[in-house]
Amino acid sequence: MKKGRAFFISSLFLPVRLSPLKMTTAMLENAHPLWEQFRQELQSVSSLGQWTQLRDRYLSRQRGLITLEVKKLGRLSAEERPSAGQRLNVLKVQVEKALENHYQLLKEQERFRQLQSERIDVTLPGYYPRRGRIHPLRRIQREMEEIFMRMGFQVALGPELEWDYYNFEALNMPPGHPARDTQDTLYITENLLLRTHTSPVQIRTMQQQPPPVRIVVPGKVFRRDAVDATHSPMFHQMEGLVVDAGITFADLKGTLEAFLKELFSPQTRVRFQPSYFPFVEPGAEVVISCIFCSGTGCRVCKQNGWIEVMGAGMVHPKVLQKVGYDPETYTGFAWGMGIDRIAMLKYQIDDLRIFFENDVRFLSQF
Ligand code: 2NM
Repeated sequence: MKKGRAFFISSLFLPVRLSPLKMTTAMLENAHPLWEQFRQELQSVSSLGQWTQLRDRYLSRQRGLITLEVKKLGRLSAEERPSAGQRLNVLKVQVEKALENHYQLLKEQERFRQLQSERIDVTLPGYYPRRGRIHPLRRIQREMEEIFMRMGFQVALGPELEWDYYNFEALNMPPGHPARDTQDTLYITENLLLRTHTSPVQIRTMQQQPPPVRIVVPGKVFRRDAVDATHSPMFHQMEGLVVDAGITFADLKGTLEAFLKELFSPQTRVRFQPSYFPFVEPGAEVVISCIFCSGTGCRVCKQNGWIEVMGAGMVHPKVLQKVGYDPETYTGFAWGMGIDRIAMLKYQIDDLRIFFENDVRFLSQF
């Protein structure tokens, strides 16, 4: 090891052994008896408090041991006085010097102890902040939004508390229609309700802007359902709407097939089967080949090979008319799907309730 570096380190972190006082032989022979006594006492001084006590014991202006000796000089004869005075002077200087050295030593030791106690191991791993996660439902929702945004759609949002008009009337569901049945709808007043789908946001959007319209609408929806593995009074939907001149059922098929292949896999097959919704004509239910068995039959698709993932259709002319669009010029398609259901499929979850229980053991897996 290089000497210079070793010295550098020890001078910073270790108490320095200060060299003992250098005294000439003459000095030692002529030393005052208090010197040896002082040196003995100094050896046992290990704190700054003790150091102060020792300093005052010898050098106090009133009762210091050396001060008292100086006062005694007056009693000596004229011959004895000069050498005794000089001897006391030497003693005083040596004591002061020894005290100063010892003070530096104690300071150094104190600093060393402090550095030792404050020592930190910079190689220890740090404390990582606990990070939250995106809820699985929100994750799926974002994935869906991103696919549609890449296709040129905008994300539209609207109120969860809705007027009867936007939730039903404008969607070609006149009073008395089965879908309006209070069994399904949570009413607040006669005209106010918790929206049962996000379609009222499509109505509001169409009322506010002329075609072309290309929007997706994610959000909470509410139904008067009892809770079980596949039902919840609050769940999530993503609906979508395209309206422009010359939009056809082929646009519907192409758009939704491209979306589903992107969301699940390029191998996914997509089928459109006739169905009925009051706000579209024609209406379809969209099914995909089972994402787990590719259609050969398994527990997830109940040996059917196909799984229903959404409802869709060409927007009913009466709906376009109600928002002030001319159905002779404009046509459109719309669809709706359950985010919760898609998330259950993608993550192979067979009980919907686990999404809403906020169990960290479940949530931390996403
Ligand atoms: C679905 C199925 C079919 C739909 C229709 C509309 C609107 F506002 F344009 F008329 N919005 N959403 C629609 C169509 C929703 O959900 C299963």
